[in-house]
Amino acid sequence: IADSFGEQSPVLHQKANGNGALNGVMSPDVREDYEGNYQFAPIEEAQVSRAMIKRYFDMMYDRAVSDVVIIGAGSAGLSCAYHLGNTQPDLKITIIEANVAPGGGAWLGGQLMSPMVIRKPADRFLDEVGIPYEDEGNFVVVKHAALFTSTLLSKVLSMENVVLFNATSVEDLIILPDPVDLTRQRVAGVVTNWTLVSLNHDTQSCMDPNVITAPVIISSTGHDGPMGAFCAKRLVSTGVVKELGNMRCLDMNRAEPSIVNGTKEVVPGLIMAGMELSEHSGMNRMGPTFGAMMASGKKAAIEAMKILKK
Ligand code: AHZ
Repeated sequence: IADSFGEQSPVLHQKANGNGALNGVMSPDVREDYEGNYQFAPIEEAQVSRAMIKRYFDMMYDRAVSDVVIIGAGSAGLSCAYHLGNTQPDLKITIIEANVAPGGGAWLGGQLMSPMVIRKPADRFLDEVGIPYEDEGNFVVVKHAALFTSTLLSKVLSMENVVLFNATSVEDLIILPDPVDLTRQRVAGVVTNWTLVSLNHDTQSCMDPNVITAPVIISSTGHDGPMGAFCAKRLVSTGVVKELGNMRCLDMNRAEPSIVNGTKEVVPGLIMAGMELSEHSGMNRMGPTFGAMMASGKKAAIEAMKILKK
């Protein structure tokens, strides 16, 4: 009886609403009037909770088995999701982002400055996504990095096959014997937790994680930092990779092509993209030029397709 608008009791729901509206039917009293008579459709508080809970947990249930998991929604991870989601609409692509705000370091161009520099030919990615820029010859400039990130993010999130869990961290990997060659190890999934939980393992006990399995994991968690280079470091601590290459100093001309050309399946089942690769393979950093992140993301998507077609 207390459940006045549950799925089992539409009659009570009608009564509780007092307006005869069943789920999905708008109240006749709704009015958009900016002269002092703006009228919202009525709602009951728990309806809001249920609207979110149902969708969120349905999404979690569905994506427990995904086709591709992308770890990290920075410029590399989002570029990867864009290319993969666009070209492969049937794939279940699941993005896990530790931060509440997806976008990683791509909300600013460099330091605290907003313009974002992209060396050619990576400007073609901007054309694909529909992001305007100024042409400076060998490079282009987007007037605000947030224009790049928000446009890309909106396109990625509009794709029906892409799901993003933000405020969620990958805190471990699932590594199993490779069914094709039992002497090899294969990354078969990720272990996740809400980031606030991940940050509190030292203060609370028994907050066990969740899992998502997928034949392809793409790690794009950025260079070393509080959360960054996650898979690069975890592969070393599990003994699957011998040692970290460690990111080298800033050299734009060396860094960008090496990151793009080095984007690959670093261990069976796991592709690494973006600046995380510099920690894994010992590549230079490029500082505030973002073309390599877009091209590395796209290359990671192409590599993922190769694995899925095997
Ligand atoms: O929050 C992180 C960020 O959004 C997220 N992330 C890190 N660890 C994670 C984990 N689980 C889930 N364990 C995690 N998410 O990964 C995202 C990484 O984004 P980023 O912008 O830091 O990396 P990127 O490789 O996409 O772009 C790098 C941009 C840089 S750094 C740089 C330099 O230092 O020289 N130059 C450029 C262009």
